[in-house]
Amino acid sequence: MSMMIAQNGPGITNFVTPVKTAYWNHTPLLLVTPQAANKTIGQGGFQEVEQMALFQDMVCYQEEVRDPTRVAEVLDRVIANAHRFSGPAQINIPRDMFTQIVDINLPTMIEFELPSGGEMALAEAAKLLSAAKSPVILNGAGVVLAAGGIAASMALAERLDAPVCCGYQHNDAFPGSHPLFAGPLGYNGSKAGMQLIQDADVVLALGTRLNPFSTLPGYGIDYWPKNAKIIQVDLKPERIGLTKAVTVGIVGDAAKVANGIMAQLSATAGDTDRAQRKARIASTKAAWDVELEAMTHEEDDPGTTWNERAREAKPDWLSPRMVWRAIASVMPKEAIISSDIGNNCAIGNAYPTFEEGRKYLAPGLFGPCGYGLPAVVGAKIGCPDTPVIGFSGDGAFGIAVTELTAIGRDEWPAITMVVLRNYQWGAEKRNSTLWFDDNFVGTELDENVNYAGIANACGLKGVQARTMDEVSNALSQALVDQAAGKTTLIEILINQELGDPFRRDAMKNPVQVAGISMDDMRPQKGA
Ligand SMILES: Cc1ncc(C[n+]2csc(CCOP(=O)(O)OP(=O)(O)O)c2C)c(N)n1
Ligand SMILES: [Mg+2]
Repeated sequence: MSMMIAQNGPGITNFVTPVKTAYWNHTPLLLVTPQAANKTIGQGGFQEVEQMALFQDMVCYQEEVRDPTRVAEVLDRVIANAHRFSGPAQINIPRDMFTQIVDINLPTMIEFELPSGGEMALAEAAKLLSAAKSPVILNGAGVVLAAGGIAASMALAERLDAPVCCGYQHNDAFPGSHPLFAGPLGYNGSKAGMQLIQDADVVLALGTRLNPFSTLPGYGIDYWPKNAKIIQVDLKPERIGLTKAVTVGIVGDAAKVANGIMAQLSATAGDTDRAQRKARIASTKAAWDVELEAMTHEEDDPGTTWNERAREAKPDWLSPRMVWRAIASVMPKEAIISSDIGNNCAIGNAYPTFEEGRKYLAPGLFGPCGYGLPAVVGAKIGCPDTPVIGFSGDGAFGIAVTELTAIGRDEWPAITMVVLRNYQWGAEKRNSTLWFDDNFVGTELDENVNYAGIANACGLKGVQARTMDEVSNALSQALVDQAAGKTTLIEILINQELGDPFRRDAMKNPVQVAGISMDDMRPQKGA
């Protein structure tokens, strides 16, 4: 289990964003928050903040130590709960307690087996899947996190010849080379997955809370099947049925539940229309592969011309999709990659596939910009022999750029970082241009800043790439260098095209307020 600790007060307030990110990524994590010392607590000011209140909504469990003799007891409970609820759990300790000597009995941790699903629910799910004509499996993070989850879902999929989609940013929840893998649903996902689930009569949503990003319309297709029977499996009962109507809810570990369902399938499960189903999966996937390969530029919404103008402004510059194709062509199968929050990273969602779980690190639904670099640094520390590649937009990278000053030290492992440099906070500009009549403000980045130069100044290797060949060559070389202990930052210069906005479904055109006109505006007065 990973652990975080920092200086009380301002050190700890810096943890809010990463801890909430870990919460929605279901990451077991021990959060130790040293508190202002008991003697001065409440007297105000110096590095003191209400650390329990601060994290109340960020952790799955929190407890404060009241007496030095109780540190071990509380610590034991906090760690146990981080495991049980698969999330960050906080222990808040007044700092004077760190230096006490106590005489106590050490607690022994009680470990529970994860639930395998209710008997009746498993039987009902097996019955529905056995009778299904077009079953579809939707794998979430729970499949990656459960021991044997991917193998269990694969056995079930093969038995039923059911296509397997995955949730948003969970591209590693099923082997990419498997003929039944249909790709990620939701924002910038796989059209093949969307088309296949659209016709499902039974969906097994395995280890997923069915978060909105994984089910919202994509490419204009509102694919979520309205009449299908939905079986939802999640460790947390409160998440079942939260976003979608569910026929059978199963509280349990994804692997155990999948195995339990498998054991109860009828002898003829999957036989109805099996051959047609397999053929349809293959043809739908092939058609999407061809379509994705041919997608080179971003389309404009009717009545808008941003992308057209962006292409004209920089005709020789790469488009985001050219970059993703160049990257995909040289990405090693065993690599761990990270993604960040931003328009270009999101456009990249349909491209990476993986053969194993825990390979695609993504900020998930809390969605903090700045995730890309620290995520691969952590991954490399955990898996020193695996190549890691981080991806960030240039705005998001600016949030994490200070890490470059730390990661070149001798004892730190080498990584490869890719910055998608379009000199704009693209995702914000996308919303702004679409909903404010082609206007944008505060979205432009400084063109004088050279991230490759900053990397070089930090003793790392910084390179810029402007063509597809330069991108693939730079990445291949960076991976050779990474294996030899050298960190590279590749700054890829791209045009300013913008893909689909985040949550198109949740945006509305602003309404004009009656009685307000431009003449009511006054120039801002200086101080
Ligand atoms: C910490 C944080 N601040 C702000 C946002 C809002 N936000 C989402 S995407 C985005 C723009 C990202 O720009 P960039 O990294 O340059 O990527 P691009 O969209 O240009 O590809 C912002 C500001 C966020 N998600 N996280
Ligand atoms: Mg950008």
